This record gives sequence, structure tokens and C-alpha cells, in this order.
Amino acid sequence: MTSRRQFLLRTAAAGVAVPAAARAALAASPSCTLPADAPPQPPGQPVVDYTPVETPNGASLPWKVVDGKKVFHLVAEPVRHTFAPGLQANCFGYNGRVHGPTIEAVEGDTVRIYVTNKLDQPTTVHWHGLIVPCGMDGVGGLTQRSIEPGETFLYEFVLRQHGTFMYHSHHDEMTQMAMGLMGMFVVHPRRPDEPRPDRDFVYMLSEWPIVVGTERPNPSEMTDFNVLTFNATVFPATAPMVVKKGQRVRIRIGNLSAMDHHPIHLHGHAFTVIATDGGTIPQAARWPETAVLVAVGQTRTVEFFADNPGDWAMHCHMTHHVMTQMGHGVPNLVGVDPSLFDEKLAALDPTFAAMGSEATGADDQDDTLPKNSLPMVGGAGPFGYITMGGMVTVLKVRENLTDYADPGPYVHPAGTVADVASADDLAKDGIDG
Ligand SMILES: [Cu+2]
Repeated sequence: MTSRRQFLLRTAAAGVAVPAAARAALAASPSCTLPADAPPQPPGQPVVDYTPVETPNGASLPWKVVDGKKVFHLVAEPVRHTFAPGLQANCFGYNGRVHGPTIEAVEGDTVRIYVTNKLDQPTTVHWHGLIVPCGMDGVGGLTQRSIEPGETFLYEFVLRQHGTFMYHSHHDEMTQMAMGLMGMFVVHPRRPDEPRPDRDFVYMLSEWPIVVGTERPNPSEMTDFNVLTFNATVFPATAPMVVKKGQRVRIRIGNLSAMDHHPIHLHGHAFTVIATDGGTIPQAARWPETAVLVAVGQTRTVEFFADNPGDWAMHCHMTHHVMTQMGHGVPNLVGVDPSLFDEKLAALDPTFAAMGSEATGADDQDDTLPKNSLPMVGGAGPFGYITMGGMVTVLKVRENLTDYADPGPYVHPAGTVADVASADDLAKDGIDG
């Protein structure tokens, strides 16, 4: 298929004038609310210039202002990380966190980002989606020499766009990204041309191959990812998004998984996809969804009004991505009573649990679980065991909230919870129950 660019090049070569609107459309792909030649702006201030984002289970990177520039300091280092109580691993992160803290700034800010390498190997940082001078792009060997262990590099650039971006190692990516070296980078508009959201959440999606009983992700793995995470956390340890009924809620999702795209599905609401890492989507081109596919290397930003009270799951819709440390490669025993088999095999291989067996829903505290591992699925819920784990969190929409602490399980209005059909109803509607 002929791309738009090829078409424009051909028409230009053929002496056909490129319509001004087409040129403008190409030039406008990054989102800018400042003229391209605008001077650096005074440092944008939280609350005054923007509503700060929230990174559930994470944090924002602190900064200070020196000579009118925002100064940040990232420290790449080994981090002992907890994915959920019961599963820890030796990973790489920034500033003691996996993933790194969210960097947050304002269009027009000049940012100075120091990067100290406390790893035992070289690294770099790439600012994914940001339009920066080439020498600040962080591609080891191509645009800079790598940062050797013990060195501190300085990256400095003016933010010429706004939106949802990412940062990650661009040195030995297969290893260093598999180990966790990534984070989100949010740039707020200098002159907002649409309403600020009331709540603004940020998520990084990633996937980890951690063999049960081991304590280090395996960067060589290509297909068998058994720990699927929102902000490096597995459900039910993922912190809920708590919002007041009627609030305008924005969710920014980036994906730096090794191999998998994730269709992120929200229950109870339809949202509008308003931006990608390439820029804000024009109003007329936005589209409604209830699941947004976030491919590897992309960000997607969605917005909606939280008008439906309840506890609403938000999760990857790939069924294997809502399971944790599942048993790949085991025979299909669905329909078979595996209890005797489980019992005999457990003596030889304590990690084994047949698909569909009781063990797949083991309690978090179950002492029959192998050391340093999680049950295949979630945890206790108000109606029993929640049979989802991994890339899952909960949106809690409530009326009359006074703060954003977890309000506990939703209290359903009487008569609004699915339950066993009564004999009267069955008879009235002529259903053979
Ligand atoms: Cu997924």
C-alpha cells in the first residue's frame, strides 16, 4: 500500500503542489501548544500548571529548579523487587524502584536529567517518543557512548511537545529491559486546550519470565512469560484506582514488554482514545473503545467520565496474561480428575498443578506453594476467590468519597447482584432450571 509519505513525495516529484493542509497535518504530529520557535518557558508548577499524575504502586521522580531549569537525577541500579507478597526477584531499576519513577514535566520546560550508572554493566537512557536533539536520544553506540559503571551522564533538552512517553535503557535492551530498566515520562501541555482530568493515572505494562522457585527474570526467554504486570505489580497487589463518581478520569498506558501487545479492557465504562505517543488525536478522529490495544513500544491515553459506581476490573484481555506463573507445557487434563495424579506428581515436582485443578486457585498464604512463587490466579474477593491474577487492577467508583484511600469492596444496592434464580422466577418465566 502506498503510504501517505510516499504519495506526498511522488506528487512533489511530479511537480504537483503538496496541499498546505497535508503539510500541516504531517508537521502537527507531535502535540505542541507553543510555537516551534518559542523560547524555553519558566518551570511549570504542579497544581498551578497541571494536575499531577498518579502512578499506582509507583512514584514520581522528585526535581528541583536550578537557574530556571528542572533538574532530575536517575540512578540505574540493581533492585530487589516485590511483584506481590510471596514473589520477589533481583531486577534492575532506577532510584530503588522497579520500574523507575515517572518523570513529569511541562511543555516548554528545560529538563536536565543526570543518569548515574550503579549497575555492573554499561547502560544508556532513551527518551521514547520525545523529540530531542539527536545526541540526547540515548542510543548506545549510535548517538552517544554508553554510560560505564560508576559514571554519571547529563541529558538536557527542551520539551517541545506534550503527551505520554516512556524512558528505557537502549543498551543491551534484551537484557536490561527484561530486568526492568524503564519508566514513564509525562509532559503536560503549557497552554491546555482541553479540560484537565480530575484524576490522571499512569501505567507501564511489562512481562517477566521467572521460573517458579528462582529469583531472577530470564532475559533469554521469548515466549513463556509467567509474571504479567501493571507498574511491575501483580494482582491482587495492584493498588486500585479510587475515583469519585462523575470525575473525568484519564489513564495513560505504555507497553515495554519484551514480546507481547496487551489489549487493556475496562469494565463498566466506555472510554475515548485521546492520544498516542505520537501526539494528541484530533477531536474528530477520536474513537470509543472498551479495550485498547497497547502494542510494544506504544503508549495509549484514554479518558472517560466515571459515572457508574462499583468495583470495575481493568485487565489485559489475553487470558494467559491474567494468570501468574502458570504451568505451560503440561498435558491438558481438563475433564479428568487429576487429584491422584497431582498427589503423586507433587512428590516429584512440587511446582506442578494440573490446569483446572484446585491448586490453580490456591490461597496466597497457602504453605503448599513452592518457595518464592505466586498462585496462578488472584486472591480473596467479597464473593469468593477471584480467578484472575497478573495484569489486573480495579477501578473503584464511589459517591461521597472524602479521600482516595481504598474504600473496601463495593456495597451493591439491594437486588443488583446476580444470584441463584428463585423457584418463583423460574416458574414465572418458564425456565427449566
Ligand atoms: Cu496482555
